[in-house]
Amino acid sequence: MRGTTPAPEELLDIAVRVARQAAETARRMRAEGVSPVATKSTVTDVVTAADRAVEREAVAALREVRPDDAVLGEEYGDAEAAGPAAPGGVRWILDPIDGTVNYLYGLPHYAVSLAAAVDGEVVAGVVREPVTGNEWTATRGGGAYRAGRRLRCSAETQLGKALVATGFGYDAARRAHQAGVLAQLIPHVRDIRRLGAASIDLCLAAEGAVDAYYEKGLNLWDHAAGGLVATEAGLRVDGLSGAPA
Ligand code: LIP
Repeated sequence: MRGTTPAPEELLDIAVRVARQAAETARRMRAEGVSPVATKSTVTDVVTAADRAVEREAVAALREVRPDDAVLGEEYGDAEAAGPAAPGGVRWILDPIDGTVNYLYGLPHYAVSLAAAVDGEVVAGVVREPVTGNEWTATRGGGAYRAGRRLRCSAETQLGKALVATGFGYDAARRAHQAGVLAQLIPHVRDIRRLGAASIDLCLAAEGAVDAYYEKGLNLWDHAAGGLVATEAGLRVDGLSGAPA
């Protein structure tokens, strides 16, 4: 028998606790040394033992407090879920290590991204960067925060003055297309930043560290939490011509 749907703030508390534990595991395993254990869509789309270990740990921690919830994780999909969330049920959306290539190379831009959705709408989310300790949080209608400060996005509306973050997929054909898009865009903007983790890009946009962010081909776990942070900071988060993000 499912209980009532918890408030976004309660789900955020759980998400923050799980993300902090997961982030510490990721940081520790990185310090111990990591190497790819598998690849996914292409030879550069790598999975490390830490990706898998962090996801297993986070899913177990979620199951402990909310055993009936559905869970979608990057590495194990819905495989460990109790099944799709029932109406009013909660579905957790997890990227155990967003920015896997950065993680593999020892670059600091990687994060644990964890969101909670109710009836398909993300209502709470956290993005935690293990190396810096930066932690972005948001609840639907409750604002976005980092270090206790409410976030407001950039007020820049002139494209020519915009600092724009983006990213590229793992597939060579998609990368060629994305390079073409970038070649058309770059003369019209201040500059481009490519940091390597969508969840962090979205959070940096939320606090005005970049003016905008775009990318094609992300998975739900890449943008679920960061997308809520960006939305709650006043950014428009959607696809082209108003399509879903
Ligand atoms: C990454 C995204 C990033 C994208 C990378 C990669 P991953 O996710 O966060 O925005 O440009 O190609 O997809 O694979 O590190 O979880």
